[in-house]
Amino acid sequence: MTDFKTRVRQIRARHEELLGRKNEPLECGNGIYEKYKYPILTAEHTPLEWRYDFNEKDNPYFMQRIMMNATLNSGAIKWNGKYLLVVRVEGADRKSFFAVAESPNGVDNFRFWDEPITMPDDVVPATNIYDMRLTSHEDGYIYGVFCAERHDDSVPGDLSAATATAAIARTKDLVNWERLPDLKAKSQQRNVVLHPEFVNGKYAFYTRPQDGFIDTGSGGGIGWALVDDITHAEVKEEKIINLRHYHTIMEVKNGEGPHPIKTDRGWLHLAHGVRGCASGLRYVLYMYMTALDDPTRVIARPGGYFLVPEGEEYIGDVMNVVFANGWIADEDGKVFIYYASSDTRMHVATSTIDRLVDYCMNTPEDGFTTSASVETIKRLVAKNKAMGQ
Ligand code: M1P
Repeated sequence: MTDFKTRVRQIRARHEELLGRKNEPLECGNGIYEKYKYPILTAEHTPLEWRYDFNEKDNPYFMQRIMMNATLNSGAIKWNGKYLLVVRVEGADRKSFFAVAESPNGVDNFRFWDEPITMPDDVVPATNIYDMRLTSHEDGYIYGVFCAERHDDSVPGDLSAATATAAIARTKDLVNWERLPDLKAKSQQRNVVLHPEFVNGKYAFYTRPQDGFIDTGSGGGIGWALVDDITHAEVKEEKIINLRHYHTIMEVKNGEGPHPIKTDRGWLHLAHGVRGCASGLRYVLYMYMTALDDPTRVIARPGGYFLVPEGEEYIGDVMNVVFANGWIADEDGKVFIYYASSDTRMHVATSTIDRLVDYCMNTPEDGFTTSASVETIKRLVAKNKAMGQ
């Protein structure tokens, strides 16, 4: 075994090499976005000080005292010229917590801030918290809306019985967080997102009603609710704005990703859709657009998926999953889409607002049958033939 000091030096050098590694876009993609060669954050990116005791007397083998399991589903925001992610970090103990990682360019050199976020509890403390959506709201606060999971004490004998609730916190500096009461709703809720603007003078939430902790059952799809007072937020009326359908990529569930991006042509939405297959559930990303004057009115529904796991992205703790709850639109129109693969690591894909709007407006809708899909392909073939292609 190498001596303590040598081992510390080697591990520090390897960590620095990983953190400083340059990322490269993959060429010849689908034209809609570019994926990148390397994940942007893995468990190995977490600070060594979170994992190792550097005191030789207490830790003579320089072993990890606290292991990290995954870095996934991250909220995103541009802050003082830096690209910031509020990362869901999961420890070996299965507990998730939030931690900020920042990058100078949005695609590599992500470094965690020194300490994880200390998130105050609500009246009833949660067992686990995860998947924060960040919203810089026009009221002047940055809100983090995330899932709070607690044991379902109405089923005392069942150790897996849990409840999902939308938790709300706000900050001005991403360090100090004020916890507000959890969103009150008739059903369980996950994937709840705060819209960045007031609508009719009220706070507006994208919701995802669900029958149980996992099962969205009769939930129907992505919902919308207006709330008078964010400090006592309650869903009184909820309407479904983005429906699930039989035999689509979102047959089993769907959920809003980050809050939508405002463009001249409408609100651009990124969401996840889930379907069942022989190997379990398959999570993919899809997009849609809603009207500027009414963010609940869908104006573009590109059919099928937008982004799926590919290659190594298939493999991880929960296989066949991509999930996104953060993206950043720069002033020049460049868009950084942050997604996790297989609940294990974070990636980035880049595009532009123009390309994403073009994708949404010009990708054929799902016709819901094989015949309709074939007719759509034939129309494109005929158009190309007429062009001599
Ligand atoms: O494991 C895949 C995802 O499952 C859940 O998403 P949903 O509520 O739509 O089923 C979430 O727990 C998410 O964190 C996770 O990535």
